[in-house]
Amino acid sequence: MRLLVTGGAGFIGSAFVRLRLRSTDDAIVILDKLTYAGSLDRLADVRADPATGPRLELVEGDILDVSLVESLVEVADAVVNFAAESHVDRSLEAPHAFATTNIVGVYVLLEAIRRAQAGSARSIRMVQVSTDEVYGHVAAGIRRESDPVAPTNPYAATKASADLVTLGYHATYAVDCVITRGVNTFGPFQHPEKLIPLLITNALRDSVLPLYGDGMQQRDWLYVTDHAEAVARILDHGDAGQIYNIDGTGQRDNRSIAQAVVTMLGRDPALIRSIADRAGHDRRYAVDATRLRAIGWQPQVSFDHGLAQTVAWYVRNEEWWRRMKSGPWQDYYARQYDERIARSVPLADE
Ligand code: NAD
Ligand code: TDX
Repeated sequence: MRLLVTGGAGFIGSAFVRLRLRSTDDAIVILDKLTYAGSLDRLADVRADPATGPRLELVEGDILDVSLVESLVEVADAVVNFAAESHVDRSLEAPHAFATTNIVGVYVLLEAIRRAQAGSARSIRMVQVSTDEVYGHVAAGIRRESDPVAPTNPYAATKASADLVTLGYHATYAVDCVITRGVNTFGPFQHPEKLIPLLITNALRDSVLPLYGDGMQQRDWLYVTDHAEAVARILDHGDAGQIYNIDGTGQRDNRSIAQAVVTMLGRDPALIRSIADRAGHDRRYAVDATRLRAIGWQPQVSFDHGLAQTVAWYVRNEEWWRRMKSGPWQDYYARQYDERIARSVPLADE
């Protein structure tokens, strides 16, 4: 297949590109804006490898650029869209880019597919990579794909909107679309703004590990290679017009993850502190992935094994994460955390 992978220089997109290049004969074009979150280092291995490098092309550009997107979609068999503004905390302070990239960008991709197919027998599949956050807080039980969306923060609202635009293009224009709703993902090369790499990299510097509120919020965690495998499975075997939840390997509360990180790195547990909570913070996410199981996927990497691998990777790759934490990061961190850490309180080890 000729795949257009948007956001392929991001955390999960790059893992998907690596998987496809190594396990198929696909030729891949990545379209990525290389925002603060994009990093070509994530692709260095597959670019350098003679078995995969010649089948990979990188285009630096924006999914909002209509003529660029049209020219790339024109020669693709499928589009897999990972491009997004992906960090909830940033959506709280500056939602504009979330609305444009996460909603309008998806519309641009779908419209380019509709135009490329018009008047021909061509069918270009679109995989829209969405998130379990669209369901909002799940007080009890697990969410199925047929349950209503109820997002509670600007990031999740833009992702839910994109899901609806995608379903609209399927219903109206019969564009071959599938939507994936994955849970919290972690692993090597994740930007250190996200919880697990933030905990690891702060611990490595003996800095405070800031947990929002009581730190008892629960997420279902998925290792990044498993997320990539799930998207590949859905690309190859998903039914048009369907949504597929992607679950993880079990619920964990944030506090237990912080405790595991300080234990693994031999740091002082007193570094774990409670800071003022995130606005609209969902306490729990949980999804049912029966539909995805039926097309032959299940997670392979346990949380504990994945966490050990991830901690070891950040220990070995300090140069990468120090670069991600330099320059504009320092302002971001100061805005998000400095005042809250100054007013933080210890989190008792219960
Ligand atoms: P990321 O922030 O690491 O990567 C996003 C990539 O998109 C970056 O390379 C960035 O440069 C690129 N990008 C941003 N705006 C763009 C634009 N306008 N045009 C082209 N490229 C642009 O994100 P991630 O964690 O890899 O997430 C990938 C996708 O998976 C997102 O759609 C996200 O909503 C979804 N998702 C993430 C998680 C998670 O835990 N990380 C869980 C479920 C779903
Ligand atoms: O400093 C922190 N302290 C803290 O307690 C940070 C950054 C996070 N948290 C908490 C908030 C959440 O309960 O940790 C949990 C995980 O936070 P994030 O890593 O920001 O992830 P989350 O908000 O759950 O969203 C993630 O999963 C769904 C991804 O960022 C999204 O892109 C994905 O859609």
